[in-house]
Amino acid sequence: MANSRILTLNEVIIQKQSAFPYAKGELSRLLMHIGLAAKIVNNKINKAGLETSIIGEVDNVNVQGEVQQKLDVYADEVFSKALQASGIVCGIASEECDEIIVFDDEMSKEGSYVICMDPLDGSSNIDVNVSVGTIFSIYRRISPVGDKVTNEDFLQPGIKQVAAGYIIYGSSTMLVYTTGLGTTGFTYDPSIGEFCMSHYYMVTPKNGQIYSINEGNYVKFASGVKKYLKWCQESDKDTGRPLTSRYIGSLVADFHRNLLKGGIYLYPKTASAPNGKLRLLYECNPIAFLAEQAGGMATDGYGNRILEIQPTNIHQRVPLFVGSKDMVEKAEEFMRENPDD
Ligand code: AHM
Ligand code: MG
Repeated sequence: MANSRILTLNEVIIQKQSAFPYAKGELSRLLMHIGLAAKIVNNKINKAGLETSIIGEVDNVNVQGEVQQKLDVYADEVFSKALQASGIVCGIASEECDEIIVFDDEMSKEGSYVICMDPLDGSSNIDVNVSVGTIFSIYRRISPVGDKVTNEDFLQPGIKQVAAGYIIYGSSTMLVYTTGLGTTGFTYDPSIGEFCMSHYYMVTPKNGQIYSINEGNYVKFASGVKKYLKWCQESDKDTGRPLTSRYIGSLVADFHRNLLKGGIYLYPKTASAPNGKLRLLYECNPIAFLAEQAGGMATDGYGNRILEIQPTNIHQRVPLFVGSKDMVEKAEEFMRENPDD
């Protein structure tokens, strides 16, 4: 009988290395460093209720005289340090920092990759013990190796991503990533301290039963979104409606559930947020890459594929419609037939 031992993240990365477009082993090492940072952050998140120093305000000093640190700042530091230590990354764009972080030590300047990341997405859910995530997106730099990175290295459309993924800190912790050869999921086994492959080739259902949106914004939505939501809520046996509404308020968790079960996640523009809320570089692009690699679809609701949008700003926002292909197409149809007032 063949050896059926579960493979760890590092083992799978090494096995798949030869299929990477630039098979020098650098991207493999980079993904391993991300896995390591994920374990450190996971460990801290699991103590969120116990270690009061990781909840509360930044700049506060606790009774031991230590500076209190919000978990999203902590996660940002852990991932930044791990990525710099890899020696392969020359810079980072993070939700936590206004400007790009340039790694200008001699080793990092020789690095070929830049990373866009949201170190702790949905962090308002931390204090109430609800799932949060880390999202990352990896590009090859455009500027010459040896130079300092510039904003242009980060302002590449999503189709140029060489890898992307997320970590979901949920009822179990999972790392899901793609290098453009399908979407693969690993579940963290705390007893051995390893991410173990649990979802080899993730394929999202073509259609689903779940829609996820913050309906509190209903009155501010465009009429296409309003009419689509009403359609989701109508009864129709043939199309399996009414659909089920599920919204956690952590993009990673909402997307992960819909990826597995089939569904659509929408963060459309609203009257007060003309580009929606989510960020193109470190939220929408990596999620769109993972969705497409699992057979799903991601657009801005107006016929534009997320991965083809040319970014102009590292913190740019974009509306997001992502999930099962038939569901995204249906929502797009409502948007086309009900142009904005
Ligand atoms: P954050 O990066 O500040 O955590 O915001 C992003 C989060 C997403 O995870 C989530 O889907 C969305 O914001 C929820 O926003 P809202 O509360 O407006 O529904
Ligand atoms: Mg976020």
